[in-house]
Amino acid sequence: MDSGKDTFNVTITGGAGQIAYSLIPLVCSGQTFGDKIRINLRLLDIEPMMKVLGGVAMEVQDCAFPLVNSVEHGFDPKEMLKDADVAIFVGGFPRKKGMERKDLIDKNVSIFKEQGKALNEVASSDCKILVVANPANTNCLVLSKNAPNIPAENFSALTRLDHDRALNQVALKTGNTVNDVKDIVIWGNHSSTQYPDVRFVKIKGEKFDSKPDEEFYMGEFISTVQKRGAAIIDARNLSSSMSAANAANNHMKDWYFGSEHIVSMALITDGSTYDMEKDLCFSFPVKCKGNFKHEIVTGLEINDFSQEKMKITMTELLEEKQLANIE
Ligand code: NAX
Repeated sequence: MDSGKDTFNVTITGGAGQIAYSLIPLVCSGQTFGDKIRINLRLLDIEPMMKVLGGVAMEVQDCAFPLVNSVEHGFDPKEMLKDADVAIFVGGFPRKKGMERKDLIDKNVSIFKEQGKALNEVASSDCKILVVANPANTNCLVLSKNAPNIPAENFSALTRLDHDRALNQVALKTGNTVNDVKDIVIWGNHSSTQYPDVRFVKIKGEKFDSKPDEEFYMGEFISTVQKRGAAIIDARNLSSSMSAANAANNHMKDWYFGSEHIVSMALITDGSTYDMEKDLCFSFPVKCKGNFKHEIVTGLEINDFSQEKMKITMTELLEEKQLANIE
């Protein structure tokens, strides 16, 4: 893949947190952008976390990654996002016990407004952005609105974890390996309203017929994928981190190198596809063309059931947008 660059300035926010701890080695060892791209790594977190973040930076140095030119850390977004070619926003305000959705959105809107402005001011005008921190879709929309110098198509939010979780559920149900299952779609929000859709799945290259297990795929399958994050928290007492970092790696790798099959990415809508309102961050079926180019897969048939599911998740995103006070 020739991006015209041999070095990427990569910023990871929430650098002292658990997802970053699993993601940093993937980026720095070449799993994300291959072994031709050298990395200047910048880690951002909040000021009280500087000692911990400094420890993470020391560990990156001690890994002696051949591809890493430099590692910096800090709490000023304008310093850590300077000239960023790639920015992965993992840091955010976590949901605390008893917190309403509105409070969570308020806290994160102020973080993502500030970071969006910094991005606009100091990052490369062609910076590629992935938002992981929840509420990921709405945080991504806030970021994009505050960084008008960067094209809207450069912004994405992570639904790849949901996509990979859904692939695994189909593999388990059908007795295949996950690698045999392709072309699943996650529509909508990275939340419990998302719609995982098996209607276009191929198994070992053949169109998959979900009809014999229709009840499962329209019911239990959907809710298992929707609630998988909660099941991990219940089991681990911590939220998904290895799998989230792996998904962020898969998302960026496919965006950069291209994807033969459908992947799911939450993108800023322009109102032209699938009757979606303009200016939402909505997860679509996407094919990546390489060098960070991508296209929404259009023309997939939307039946009444799908229409209803997509409407539910779009309505939630519209509510979040309203709570975030985005015009
Ligand atoms: P952690 O709490 O371990 O780490 C978050 C880090 O972000 C902390 O070090 C914190 O100090 C930092 N942070 C807080 N405010 C910041 C700011 N203004 N600027 C920079 N850093 C800031 O959480 P972790 O498990 O790493 O999860 C990170 C985020 O990913 C959470 O919002 C989580 O909800 C979200 N997730 C998203 C997923 C997805 O598929 N989109 C799945 C996994 C995960 O739930």
